[in-house]
Amino acid sequence: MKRLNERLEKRPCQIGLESRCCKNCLMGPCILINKDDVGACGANADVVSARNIVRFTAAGASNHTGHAEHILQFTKKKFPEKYIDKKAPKYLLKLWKQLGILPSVKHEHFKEISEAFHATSFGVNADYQDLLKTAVKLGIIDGYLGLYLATELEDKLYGKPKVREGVLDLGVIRDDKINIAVHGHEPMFAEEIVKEAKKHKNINVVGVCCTGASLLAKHGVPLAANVILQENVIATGMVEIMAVDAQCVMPSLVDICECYHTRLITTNSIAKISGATHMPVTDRESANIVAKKIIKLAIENRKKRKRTSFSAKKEKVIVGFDERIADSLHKQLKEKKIKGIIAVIGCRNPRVTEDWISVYRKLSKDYAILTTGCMAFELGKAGMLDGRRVFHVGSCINNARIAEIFKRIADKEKKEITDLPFIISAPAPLSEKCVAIGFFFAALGTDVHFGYPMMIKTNSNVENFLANVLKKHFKSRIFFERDPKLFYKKIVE
Ligand code: NFS
Repeated sequence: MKRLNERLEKRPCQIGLESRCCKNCLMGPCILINKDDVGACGANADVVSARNIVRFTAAGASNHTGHAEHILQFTKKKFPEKYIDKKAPKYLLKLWKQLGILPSVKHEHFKEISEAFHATSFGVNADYQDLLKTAVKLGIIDGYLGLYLATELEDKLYGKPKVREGVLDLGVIRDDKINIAVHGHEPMFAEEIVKEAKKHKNINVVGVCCTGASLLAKHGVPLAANVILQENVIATGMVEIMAVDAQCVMPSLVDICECYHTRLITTNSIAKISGATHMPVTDRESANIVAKKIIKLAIENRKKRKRTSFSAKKEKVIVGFDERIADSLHKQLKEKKIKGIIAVIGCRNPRVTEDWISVYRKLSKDYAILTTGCMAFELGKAGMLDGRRVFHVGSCINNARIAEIFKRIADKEKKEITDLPFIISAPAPLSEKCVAIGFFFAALGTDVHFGYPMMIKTNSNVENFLANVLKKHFKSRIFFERDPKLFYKKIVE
């Protein structure tokens, strides 16, 4: 099995990368090469590109709203009524209503997400501006019924994070312990195994991706890897079991496991992987039974470990910040101790090779940096998570905390979010979720930077909409900048 860096040698399709490919009907797939090309149905490049963006955003929103829905199912709770009305700033509710993008139906995420697929099907919506408005609406759904709701439910179930010292990077995997890695995003099972493992002296539970980021923030569980290091966790030869829930889990893990003694266990019914063992977790009771089973399996599997010693780099970090730091950030802004807040969020796409860390390091002298997800891991690896200027606020779902910090500071200032010096920077998006999060923050009135040429780059009308039409309604823009130095210049100016 080829490892990630070898698989990346196959370059991405340039046409797809620039969103000039449509495969929404069987007269196609159509590729639009020249400026005036249209698809078999007559859709031009703007429509094709906008449809692709909407589908991307809809998929992202389905991940986050699905995450919240799974917690509700897990705890046998009902979907809350009028959730967005309760959470969003009042002045934005008014604007969103005016623009006709306030999601309103009960259990709205399913309805609106399915509507987005409907609108982008063959022969339905061919107005690229209207389609992009739908992407903003999906961003609102993603933000409130995904990020906010899941964060709130997890806080209720497992407590709020605590500011504390933590450790991250592959070096947290220990050769003197039985290692269990938990990977994915919905932490219900991982929380259970952390609790059970405490009853055993020898078990070292480590996290991967956002399930890991959540455990690190809430309980100080060591974080072994972000998305691009997930294969390396197994390749240490030290991990008895990797148990996964959902999202950002590469199918390649099965093949990597075959080279070692590691066993891959899936736990979520929508995220099975052929070749892995499936142990369904649906509620607290099954979570506890499976946790006990996996610990037993790990103890047995330890005997099959071939490698005897292992050491790798690890970094001390300060983690566990949440929306409660809004007051202190507001004070620092008022006293001009910081010029603004930059939220460094999202994935770590291995296609992005530019040095973003140095730029954020430089910016952190004048700005507070809030960070989540896989980028938080990168900043941690670089020794930047000091809890003084750079604050770890958890998993990607916890981007809700960043939105809430913006909202609280704006409230204190009696201003709109858009009037304050806040920016979102996602230098290396990889997953659809990252795009949905971008649209959420744009709907809140925050400028959003993406550092990798997704579909927004080349199509001038679509790019123009995201930069200028958004400005008109939301006073925000979604822009693309691949060059860290130019990004720095834009911020400083
Ligand atoms: Ni966020 Fe978490 Fe990482 Fe990207 Fe995937 S782990 S939810 S999607 S790749 S930051």
